[in-house]
Amino acid sequence: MDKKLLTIQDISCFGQCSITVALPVISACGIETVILPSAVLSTHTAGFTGYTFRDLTGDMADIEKSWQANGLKFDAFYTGYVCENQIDPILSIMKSCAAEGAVRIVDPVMADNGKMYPGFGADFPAKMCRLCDGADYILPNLTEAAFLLNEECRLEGYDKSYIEGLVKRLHGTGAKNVVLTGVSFEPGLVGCAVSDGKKIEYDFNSRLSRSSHGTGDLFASVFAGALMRGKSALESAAIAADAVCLAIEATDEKHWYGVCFEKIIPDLVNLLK
Ligand code: PXL
Repeated sequence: MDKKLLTIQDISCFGQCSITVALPVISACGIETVILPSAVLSTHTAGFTGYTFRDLTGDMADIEKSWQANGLKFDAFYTGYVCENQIDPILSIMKSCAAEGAVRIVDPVMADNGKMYPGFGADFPAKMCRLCDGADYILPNLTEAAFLLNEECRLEGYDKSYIEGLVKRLHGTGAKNVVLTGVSFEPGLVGCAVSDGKKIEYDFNSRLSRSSHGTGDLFASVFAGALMRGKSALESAAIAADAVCLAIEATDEKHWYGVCFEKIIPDLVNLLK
């Protein structure tokens, strides 16, 4: 049977993030992608004003019941931007709707560049740690890693021993594999550390002159798709990083709110060959 992945994150109607990236990207990877929206927003929260926000926590238990009644099971779960009170309903769905050997991929979306995203309370990182516990893969950026561990965030001036200590402490959440993004040991290169708890490997790309919104979601979506296609964690991370670089390069500088991943879908398909 072909594999099915369930992704749980918000629908930001406008803004090229979350489900509007995950659904086309993971589908393009050849994986049937099922969605469970955590919330519906008019736009994402990074730079737009007056966005609407409908929290869909109240629908989750009934959706789970409906899936159970129909015997629906998933081979993988990939969570992204979720709301404060969704950890327990999500853990329940991951249990009741798991096919044998189902993989849990948790992108602990909550922060970037040293700051929490608007709307998350101070206790959200501790809640997110519960989703990381037992996850097969967690994909924090450096800021999210620090929040998960309740540590001061260090975005520069660190060395390999800081990163490797951070990765080790992230395994302490109960995550089996850690993919830490935004790692840089020299100005021209940025990449990720990939750890299975025994060894840490790295993948680096040239640092591009600009960063963009939505790249974390693109990275996680490609990672999930590639992993489901049978690539290793390091291969999946490398393909995801290449896809992010191509998407940034394909995006006009004036296009500030996201990346034009649509233009690189043919490249993504090639990267997966
Ligand atoms: O890209 C992460 C993300 C997802 N969803 C919403 C966001 C953000 C980042 O700001 O606001 C609603």
